[in-house]
Parts: sequence; structure tokens; C-alpha cells
Amino acid sequence: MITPDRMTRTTCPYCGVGCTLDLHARDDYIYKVTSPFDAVSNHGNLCVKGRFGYDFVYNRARVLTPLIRVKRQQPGSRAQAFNLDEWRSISWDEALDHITNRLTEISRRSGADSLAFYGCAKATNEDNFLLQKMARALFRTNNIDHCTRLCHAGSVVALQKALGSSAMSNTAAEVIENDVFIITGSNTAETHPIIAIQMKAAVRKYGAKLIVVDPRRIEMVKEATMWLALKPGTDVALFSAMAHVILKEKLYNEAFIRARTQNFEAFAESMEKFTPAFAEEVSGVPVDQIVQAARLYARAKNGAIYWTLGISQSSHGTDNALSIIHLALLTGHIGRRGTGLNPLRGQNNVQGTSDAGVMPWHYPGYQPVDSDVSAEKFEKAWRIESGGLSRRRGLTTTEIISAAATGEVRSLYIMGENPMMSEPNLNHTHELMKELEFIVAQDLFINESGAFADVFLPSCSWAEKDGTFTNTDRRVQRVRKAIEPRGKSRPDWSIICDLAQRIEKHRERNGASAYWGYSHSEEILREMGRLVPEYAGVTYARIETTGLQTPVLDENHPGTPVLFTDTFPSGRATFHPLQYIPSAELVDAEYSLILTTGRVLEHWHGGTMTRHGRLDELYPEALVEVHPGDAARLGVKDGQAVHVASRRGTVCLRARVTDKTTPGVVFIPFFSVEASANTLTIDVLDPYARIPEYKICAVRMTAASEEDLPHPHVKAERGRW
Ligand SMILES: Nc1nc2c(c(=O)[nH]1)N[C@H]1C(S)=C(S)[C@@H](COP(=O)(O)OP(=O)(O)OC[C@H]3O[C@@H](n4cnc5c(=O)[nH]c(N)nc54)[C@H](O)[C@@H]3O)O[C@H]1N2
Ligand SMILES: Nc1nc2c(c(=O)[nH]1)N[C@H]1C(S)=C(S)[C@@H](COP(=O)(O)OP(=O)(O)OC[C@H]3O[C@@H](n4cnc5c(=O)[nH]c(N)nc54)[C@H](O)[C@@H]3O)O[C@H]1N2
Ligand code: SF4
Ligand SMILES: [Mo]
Repeated sequence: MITPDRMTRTTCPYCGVGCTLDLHARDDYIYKVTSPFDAVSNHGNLCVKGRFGYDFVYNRARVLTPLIRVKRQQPGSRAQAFNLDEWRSISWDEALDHITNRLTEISRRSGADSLAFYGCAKATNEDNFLLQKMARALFRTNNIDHCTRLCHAGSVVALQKALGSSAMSNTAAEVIENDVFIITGSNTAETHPIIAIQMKAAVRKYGAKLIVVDPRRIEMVKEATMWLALKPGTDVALFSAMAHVILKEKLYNEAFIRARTQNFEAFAESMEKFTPAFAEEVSGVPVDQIVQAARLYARAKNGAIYWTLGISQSSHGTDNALSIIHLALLTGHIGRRGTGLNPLRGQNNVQGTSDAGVMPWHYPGYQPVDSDVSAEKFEKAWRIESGGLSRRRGLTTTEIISAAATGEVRSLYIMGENPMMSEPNLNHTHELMKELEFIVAQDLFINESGAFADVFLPSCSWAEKDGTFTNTDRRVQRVRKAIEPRGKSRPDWSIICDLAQRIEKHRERNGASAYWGYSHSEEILREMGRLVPEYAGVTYARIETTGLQTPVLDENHPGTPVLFTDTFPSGRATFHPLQYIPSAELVDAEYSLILTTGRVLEHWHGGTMTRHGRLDELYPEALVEVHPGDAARLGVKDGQAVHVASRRGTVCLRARVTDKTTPGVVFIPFFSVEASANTLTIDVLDPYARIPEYKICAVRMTAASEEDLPHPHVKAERGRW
């Protein structure tokens, strides 16, 4: 039997469930991961990523020293990024001095807002707090954002409009207290697997009724009492028809509406047109299913809604989310245990990265940048002259890339993201990326975006540093260093401290300057706690064994599992009248299939982490899922190579003929660089949330030959170091 040299307790670096991990290491080498049975979010359960997905830490493609590009990337040659001849290794001093010179020079010449920063929802709260502090306090720009823009922006904006707060209202584990719950636009069993286990228990053990609203026959459909297989992009019609039924049949909670909401009459009037018959015509879901689902949810004692990207990643994502928020406001299924509006957050620390202010319109704690009150608060805390911080709202991720084309943005600092796989319409996005004058990538690997960088800074992984992540339950949990940083890699926060001190010196600004002398990550969380009331009571000592759920208002505050018990942050919750607007690109004779994109259990986003490890052996290539009826019509067999083309690009991959998808809808996961789904997707945005329509565009599928498939070389490039 192997006796572990040591075991370090930490938090999973993949999804927002936030499972507790024990990393077993010997000789500074992690060889096994387990989880304790008393872990609050997962009770000892782990999915395949938490259990086996740690080996990217040791992959030979990991970059362990700072690099500078010797030759600039040639147009159209992404693969060259992995060619060592293009890079030279340099010292940390050389790298940070070079970045200091280039960023200050560009900012002086082209203005503060010519710089932009991407934060990292994989990194800690501490890392991200410092990145936004550097952008704001030193470079005086609010051009800082992160992947939440591509993710839950629609939900965030809708929840802010309706309730004044954007986080999940309840704790995921409360699902066993629901008697009816709706899952919509969330492939929970593959994307939040441990929450899915709790949902299955709610149905099987506690007798809850589940309504799944999703265009694909996802695994949770097996557990469901009802499956409403709507056409992609028709959620507003469907959920508003449910509201219509609740109104007509007087199934609403009058006392709740009177006491806690506003604008009900105008809303109710706007629901008149959403008859179930209209919704059936638009969504394909039969009238009686709509009526049944509305009755089931409205009559529940404890009803809850869980949703993810099928709702938010749409050109009307804000309206989609509003249409489900209305159901909770009509029925009063909010503000109590076992109820709630629960947008499941995706990345391990996307909640925390938003809380830490990696947002173009908000300081940490959602304090608006265009308000003098909040700007003055941060000026005082960071010892900045009065009026020194920018009051101008910054650009969002999607706008930052577009602003490269106009020359408005000249430089991009990417801390742990991969926009060249994760942004929509990649052929176009690549062209924009090339327009930038200076790019810094701070990551573990040179991913498809690092391929465009001028300087690469090696950060270390979650296993090599201390800090905190905030999970989807708003639970702040510890991340602990299990092994020494590999090679010359460093924690993100320490890289930023070092860089910020150099920039501060370089600028020789007179008078006081912001503090950058942090010696430990907790010092940073304490500073965040002084500025963000919701984090005021979080200390490492208090979260030593179990995390605390924000808001934690002072050092004696127990944390807040259920939000909105007495009131909403906006006082009353607001109903919003809605219209049904069709998706931006509809099918036609030429492009007759709807493409929807998303995830599989074994892979993470663009694959930088999971394709650099054994998870890739479990799911080595992306497949396009097509319904047997469509496959027969198109003459496509299971396993056959096909071309999938949209108006923006073409990919070649193998087909999987399956009834997991519905007629007229094909699905491609976006992890594969060989057949990247975002070559096809459309870059239209929701007008309020600025989130792209990743879930719906029109494509056609044609048979291809084996020779058309991408050469295995394209994938092998990744591991060639
Ligand atoms: N294994 C794995 N897990 C992950 C991730 C990962 O990369 N890999 N990423 C994490 C992140 S950042 C996030 S944000 C989450 C995302 O979690 P999910 O949103 O569950 O992930 P997707 O695969 O994008 O699934 C979207 C779901 O929406 C459905 N859908 C598509 N179009 C529509 C529509 O028009 N209406 C409705 N109602 N539904 C629709 C799809 O069929 C699918 O079930 O996952 C997190 N977990
Ligand atoms: N077609 C399509 N596109 C999508 C989506 C979709 O459903 N369909 N979903 C969107 C969504 S919801 C999201 S969240 C985005 C995700 O998009 P991204 O955030 O761009 O994707 P990731 O691959 O998660 O990028 C994380 C990067 O951080 C690095 N990293 C890991 N740990 C650390 C660390 O501690 N420090 C640093 N500095 N780096 C680290 C990893 O190596 C990796 O390169 O994709 C979006 N794009
Ligand atoms: S469910 Fe999420 S947090 Fe838990 S082990 Fe899997 S990826 Fe990690
Ligand atoms: Mo996400």
C-alpha cells in the first residue's frame, strides 16, 4: 500500500460546483486525487475531471520560463506558435521590464483606454483583484473583463434588472428540498456533474418532479416527469406562455406579487399575446405540455429553476432570462429555502472573478465605475489623487476585440483566457487579433491566443499556489499550495505585484502611490474585504475547514445560504414586459440545420487543460451530433466524415448519428482546434448584455471523405515542446 508523503486539501480547478479535493503528493509529484466524505459541496463525490484531470500540471507542453517572441506571427500561421524558433527564453526581470516599457509607452501615446485586460476565472480571487487594481490604479482604464461576458452575461443583466443582484439565490444542495424543479438550457449531468447527482437524488429519493426544457435529449431527460423539447431560440415564447397560463388560471401568488414586486399590470398585459397556441407554433412544444408544465411549477410548494447557457447565450439572452425570472416572481418561488432562481455558474471562480471587479462597468463588489461615490472610495483606498480614476465604462471582451480593428485598443494583456478558441466567428476574430500592436499572455500553456502574443509569462497552476475560489453557491473556499511552482512559473498575483511596482517606478508619479508590497495572498483578500462589504468577514482562518457563503458582512457573520428572504437589493422586484424576437440567423434552403454548440463531460472549453492530459484519451476528437432522420435525409452514416459549413466558415469532422439531438438541430462541442465550433458561430450580440449568440446559427452538412479530415498533425502541434 502506498502511504502518502503528504495530502493537501484544496478546491477543484474546473467547474463552479467547487468540489473539495485532496491532492496526494510524493516528491513534489501529485499522483492521486480523492475527496473527503464530509465535503460540503460534493460529499466525497468527484467527476472524471476532478478525479483525473490534474495531469496537465506535468504536461511537457507547459511553459516554465518567460518567453519573448523573436519573429512576429505570420498571417494565417497559427501553428507556428508552437515553433520554438519563434520564441526566446528570457529572465523575469527582462520580461517584466519589457512589458513595463511597452505598456507605458502605448498608454502615453494612444491614451489610457488603448490598453485592455482579460482576467481569468480559473485563477483566484486574489489574482483577479490585483489585475483589476493594476488596470485601474496604474493604467487608469476600465477596459477589463473576463469570460462571464461569453457565459452568463444575459442572466446577470436580467437578474440585475429584475432583482438588483445577479448571483444564484439559493444553494445547489437545496435541490432535494424542491418538490418541482425546472432545468433549462443546462446539460447539468455533463457540465455540473455533482449537482446533477443531487438532482437525481431529489427525483429518485425525495420524489421531486423535474421538468426539462431543452432542445437536446440530455441525460437529465431520463429523470424528468416532462421534457419540453423546444426549438433553439424560442424560450421567450415558451416561458411567457407558461406565465400566460399562470395568469389566466389564477395560479399566481397574489400576496407575494403585492408585497414584493412592481410593474405587474404592464407585464400581465404584455403576456396576453403569448397564448400556448402561439408558443406551440414558435417552439414546437405542444399546447398541453405547456399548460401542464405551468400548472406543475405554479402549484408546487417549493419550486425552483436551474439554468445555464441555453438561456443566456443568445442575441436575446437578457429577455430569455427575464422570461424565467417572471415565473418565480409570479409564484413566489424565491426568497425561501428549497426555491429560487439559480443560474449555475460555470468556471470554478467565475463568481469570484466578477465579485473581484474584473468587469468593465464595476469596481469590486459591483460598485459602478461611473459613480463618483464609488470612484472616490477606491481613490482613497488606493491613495490616488481625487478624480484620478476613470469614470468611463470600459469595453467588454467582445467589444475589446472589435476595437482592435478601429485602432481604439492597441494592446491586450490576457491573464488565463483563450479568446482565439472561445470567441465567436473565429476567422474574423483572428484578423482582428492581428491588428493589435502588443499582446501579453500569462498562462500555463501557449494556447491559440498565446500564439499571437509578444511576451509570454508562465503562471503556475492552482496546485502550486494559495488563495480562494468562490463557487456557484457563492461559497468562498480555500485553494492551497500542494507542490512547488514548476520551473520558473509564479502565482499570478505575485507576477502582477512585481510588474505593478516596476510600472509605478517607471511612471514616477508624484505623491502617494497604491500599495503593491503584498507578501501573502491573504493580505489581498483582506484588502478586498475592506472594499467589498459582502467579503468583509471572510478570513483564511474562518474558511479553514468549510467555506463561507457571501454576503459575509463581518467577522461574526455566519454567511448567507439563501438570498432575498426579506427584500430584494432593488427593494421590490420588477416585472418587465416582453416581446418575442426570433434568432438572428434563421434556417433557409441553403443552410437548413440549426447548429448549437457546447460541452462534453471530459473536456474543458478550448481544451488547453483537458487536451494536455489523459482526459483527451477518453474523448479524443470532436463529433457532430445529428438526428437519425436528418442523417438519413442527407445520406450521412454514423462515423462518417462530413463538412459542416455556415456563412462564416467550414469544419470537417465525423458525424455521430444519435437521437440525443432533435430533428433539424446539430450539436458540436467547442473543445477541438481541429474542428473548432467557433469557426461557424455568429458574432451577433444581445443588445443589453453584449453576449454572443453561441447557441443558434444556420449551417449545412455534406458528406466528406476521410482525406478531408484534419491531419492528426494539427492536434499534435499542441504537445510538441
Ligand atoms: N465538462 C465541462 N463542464 C463545464 C464546462 C466545460 O467546458 N466542460 N464549462 C463550464 C462553464 S464555464 C459553463 S458556463 C457551464 C455551461 O453549462 P451548460 O450550459 O450546461 O453547457 P452547454 O454544453 O453549453 O449546454 C447548454 C445546454 O443548453 C441547451 N440549449 C441549446 N440551445 C437552447 C435553447 O435555445 N434554449 C434552451 N432552453 N436550451 C438550449 C443545450 O442543449 C444544452 O443542454 O459549464 C461548466 N462546466
Ligand atoms: N461556441 C461556443 N463558444 C463558447 C461557449 C459555448 O458554449 N459555445 N461558451 C463560452 C463560455 S461560457 C466560456 S466561460 C468561455 C471560456 O473561454 P476561456 O476562458 O477563454 O477558456 P478556457 O479554456 O477556460 O481558458 C482558461 C485558460 O486559463 C489557463 N489557466 C488555468 N489556470 C490558470 C491560472 O491559475 N492562471 C492563469 N494565468 N491561467 C490559467 C488555461 O491554461 C487556459 O488557457 O468560452 C465561451 N465560448
Ligand atoms: S463537478 Fe466540477 S468541481 Fe466537482 S470534480 Fe467535477 S469539475 Fe470538479
Ligand atoms: Mo462559462
